[in-house]
Amino acid sequence: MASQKWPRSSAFLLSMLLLVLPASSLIPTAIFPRGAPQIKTIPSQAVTGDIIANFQSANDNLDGPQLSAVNSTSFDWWYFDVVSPDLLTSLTVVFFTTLNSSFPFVPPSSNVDVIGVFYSFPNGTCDSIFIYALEANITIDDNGSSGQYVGTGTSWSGSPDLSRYEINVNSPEHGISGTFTLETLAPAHYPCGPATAGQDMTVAPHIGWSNAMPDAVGTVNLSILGTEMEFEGVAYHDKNWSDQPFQQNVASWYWGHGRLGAYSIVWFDTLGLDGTEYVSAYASKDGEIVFSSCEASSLTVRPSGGDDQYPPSVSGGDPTGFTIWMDLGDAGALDVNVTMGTVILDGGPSYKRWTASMQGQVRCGQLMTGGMAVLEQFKMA
Ligand SMILES: *[C@@H]1O[C@H](CO)[C@@H](O)[C@H](O)[C@H]1NC(C)=O
Ligand SMILES: *[C@@H]1O[C@H](CO)[C@@H](O)[C@H](O)[C@H]1NC(C)=O
Ligand SMILES: *[C@@H]1O[C@H](CO)[C@@H](O)[C@H](O)[C@H]1NC(C)=O
Ligand SMILES: *[C@@H]1O[C@H](CO)[C@@H](O)[C@H](O)[C@H]1NC(C)=O
Ligand SMILES: *[C@@H]1O[C@H](CO)[C@@H](O)[C@H](O)[C@H]1NC(C)=O
Ligand SMILES: *[C@@H]1O[C@H](CO)[C@@H](O)[C@H](O)[C@H]1NC(C)=O
Ligand SMILES: *[C@@H]1O[C@H](CO)[C@@H](O)[C@H](O)[C@H]1NC(C)=O
Ligand SMILES: *[C@H]1O[C@H](CO)[C@@H](O)[C@H](O)[C@H]1NC(C)=O
Repeated sequence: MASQKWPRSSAFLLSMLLLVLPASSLIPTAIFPRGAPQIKTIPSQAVTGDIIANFQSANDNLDGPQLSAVNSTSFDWWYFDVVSPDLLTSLTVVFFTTLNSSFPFVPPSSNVDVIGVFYSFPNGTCDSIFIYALEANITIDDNGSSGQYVGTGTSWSGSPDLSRYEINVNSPEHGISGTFTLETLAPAHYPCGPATAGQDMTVAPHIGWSNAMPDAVGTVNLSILGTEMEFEGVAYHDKNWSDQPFQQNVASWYWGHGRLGAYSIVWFDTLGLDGTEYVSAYASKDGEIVFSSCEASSLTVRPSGGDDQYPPSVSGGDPTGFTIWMDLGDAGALDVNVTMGTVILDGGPSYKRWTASMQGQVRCGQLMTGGMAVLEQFKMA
């Protein structure tokens, strides 16, 4: 992989250099501006025994695999979504490495390498397609990653600086082909702050999260079961991982992202099975982070309208909206009213994903309207 990037002559010169230089001056950083891309293969079968999860950020690998391997009680996946400005059309692509024993929302299978494509059309039709791979080869290049799900015709490819991602789908046997590209609008972050080395990457106990693209311009050109899906919208990319089953750590969970006025926002408010509330708040404006924190006081997300019981119960109904209060530090605080648009993934009483509109206000500022969001709710208890 790395050698492809080097013209043969410079590789030759380099090897001559290595012969004459003392060991201490090997690998000068001017010649290797960053580490060569690394490839990790995730076989289709879960490993047996203990795996190791990394929850500490480094100088690279923000969007790379974070598990030493995938066993039947762990998960690692890459998530991409986009919604049209009228909130009627949406696409979510998730490259999973997990079994349903660690994430009960994937179909039962002994294959951990599965891609989920979830789509919704303006007439209200929403559905999903799952595609299983022979193995997954993930390439890490600086902070970006690329993933080839071998045998599916489907892959993602990210730039090392996280500015651009592209998903290519070519799976005629599943009736789907085309592209989905994301061009970033907002700097990456971790649960508790901007993307710097040495941070705790857990958003809740045993749940790792890195958000490579909190907001992006998404461009879709797909053909799905004979229907063209072509639009530009509000897009997003992140990844999650854990060394324990999801249902072991989550009682309920509100997550969403969107664009409101000049702000790109991401919220995360979850209740652990231990009754503790964990949050993560993020806002950026004009390509700069305004606020990014996991302090308990930085965010409150509560259901509003419909069944607005909090904590929510899996036996109850669903809300029709949410109210969000987000600290913006020196910039004040942001109040947002979220109103659900359409259901884009219905996983039964425990899980739903929606598009939504937003309006809101930064303390004493103008009311901002016309916000666009994608959000989800898990109710596991
Ligand atoms: C998977 O690895 C985790 C972390 O080491 C461990 O706690 C768990 O028991 C392992 N699962 C299985 C089924 O071996
Ligand atoms: C996973 O799927 C199997 C087979 O359908 C099912 O028996 C099991 O209950 C599922 N596990 C979870 C955690 O949902
Ligand atoms: C809605 O649109 C999709 C995509 O064009 C199509 O497959 C489906 O049949 C339509 N459903 C209805 C009820 O018209
Ligand atoms: C994936 O990685 C494996 C192991 O490194 C390699 O043998 C295989 O050729 C790779 N597959 C593709 C399609 O690149
Ligand atoms: C990659 O991300 C890390 C944070 O994990 C950050 O410290 C580093 O500066 C980033 N690298 C580049 C080239 O942006
Ligand atoms: C969308 O994809 C089709 C089929 O590959 C291609 O003919 C068309 O030019 C693409 N449209 C755009 C806007 O890129
Ligand atoms: C949110 O909705 C409530 C109730 O309708 C309203 O009182 C409040 O002004 C709204 N806030 C914003 C920021 O839109
Ligand atoms: C991971 O993040 C995506 C998007 O933020 C979200 O849809 C998903 O529920 C999260 N899951 C876990 C287990 O962290």
